[in-house]
Formats: sequence, C-alpha cells, structure tokens
Amino acid sequence: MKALTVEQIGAWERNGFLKVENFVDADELADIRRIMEGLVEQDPPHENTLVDIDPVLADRTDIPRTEKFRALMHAAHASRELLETYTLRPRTLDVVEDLIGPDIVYYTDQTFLKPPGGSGAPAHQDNGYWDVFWSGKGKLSVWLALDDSTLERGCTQFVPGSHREVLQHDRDFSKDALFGGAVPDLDPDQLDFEPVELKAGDACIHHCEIIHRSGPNVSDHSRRGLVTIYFSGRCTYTDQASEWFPHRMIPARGHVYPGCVGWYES
Ligand SMILES: O=C(O)CCC(=O)C(=O)O
Repeated sequence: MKALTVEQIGAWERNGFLKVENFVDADELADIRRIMEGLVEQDPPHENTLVDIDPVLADRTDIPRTEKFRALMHAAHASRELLETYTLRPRTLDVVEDLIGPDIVYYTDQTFLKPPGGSGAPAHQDNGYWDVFWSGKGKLSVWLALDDSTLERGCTQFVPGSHREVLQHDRDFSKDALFGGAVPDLDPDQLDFEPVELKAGDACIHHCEIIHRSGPNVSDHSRRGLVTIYFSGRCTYTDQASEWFPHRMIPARGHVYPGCVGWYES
C-alpha cells in the first residue's frame, strides 16, 4: 500500500466511499483555488472547458453569468498547472493506486461550484453515465472540497454499500443534461443516505457505482468541489464517442494497453 491503511481500504470495500482528511495542505489548497478561480472567471470560458449553468439560477438578472455556473468541466485539459499541482501529483496517484491498481489513466474533472441558492444533484451512479463509452470497473472519483462542504451547503451523500448493485439509468447525453442519467425507478426516501461533511482540503473518494446525491445550497456561501476522475488502465472504449468529452485521456501512472483507455494510435 502506498498511502492508505488496511482499515481505510476495508472501509472503502465495505462502503464504496472513503473520506480522507487533509488530502491537500493549505498551500496546495490556495494554489488549486487560484487556478480554478482563474478558469471560472473567464467568460467566454476557456475553449477546452465545458460550463453548465444552474437551471435554478439561469433567469436571475442580479448576479453575473459566472456566478450561475453549476459546474465547470475539463479544467485539467485547460491548465497544465492544475495537472502538476494536484491532479497527477504523487500523493493523489498513490491513493488512487491503492484503490484501483497501478495502471491509472486520468479521465477528466468536474468542478461542482454550487453557488448560494444552487441546486443539488439527483441520486445516481456515475458509471451509469460512463459505461456507455468506457467499459470496465476500476473507475473512481476524488471529490476535493475547495470550501467547507456542509449539509446546509449541499454536501454529497452516499448510500453505504450500494456500489455492489448496478442500476439501470435513463440516459440523456446531450450537453445540456448534466444529470441526464438519473436513475428513474429509485425512490430516494427508501434509501439511507449518509451525508459526508468535509473541511476545505479534505477529500471524499467514491466508487463509480455508489449511489449518491447532494442537496441544494441553502447557505450564503459557495460550496465548490473539484472532482477528478481516474480509470484503471484496463478499462476499454465502447463504440460510442462521448459528446461531453472531446479530449484525450491522460496516462497517469503504470502502463497503457492497446485498445484500452489512454491508448491512442497517433
Ligand atoms: O458535488 C455535487 O453536488 C454532486 C457531485 C456528484 O454528483 C459527483 O461527483 O458525481
């Protein structure tokens, strides 16, 4: 094991998510915030990124457009500094390696900005979106808190152990449908969601098949979370291309294999 304890790995296997306190230190957090703020302030956004406007804020005339951003995607494809400072730094990859093995390909990131008044995310499993384009298990998300993430601010919530069952998702992959893959037949009231509150700088890592959601932000503070997503180098492409992701995946550690994610002919 490179970074996690036996107990932490046991908790990951049992629950499908794992909180890691102080995943970045104060200096790293300041650098990551600066990079992200630089990208979010750009309007029109950087050409490599994709921005999603929060539907509940869309018609507000009293706030600038950039304060209505629900999410900004592919930041690392727009900022080499982010890749070097955080996404591909050894500690991040050591933790990922302990959970999905030594061959790691970096897919992309989504920064959920959740401004005051911003909406929550419906219950879903991430792989319900991903496995249409990339097959295989060994996919995870590292959700890094850029601000304190509390229940009032709409922190993420997980159903412990739910990563063992794959659910059918309604699939709408157009660019306008950030959560277009929600699970149609799931009654969230019947599930036991565990909120995971984080301090800025903490991370919560989640399995691609854990059922999770988040609430709206009913506070006066933003709740920004940078989610970086890693696939095992053994995952493969399907015959469908993703409209959401026009970039190449980035081999991060270990090997890339012919026909598998991160392998490109030219
Ligand atoms: O940060 C949120 O509010 C939602 C996060 C989420 O759904 C995800 O990381 O897959």
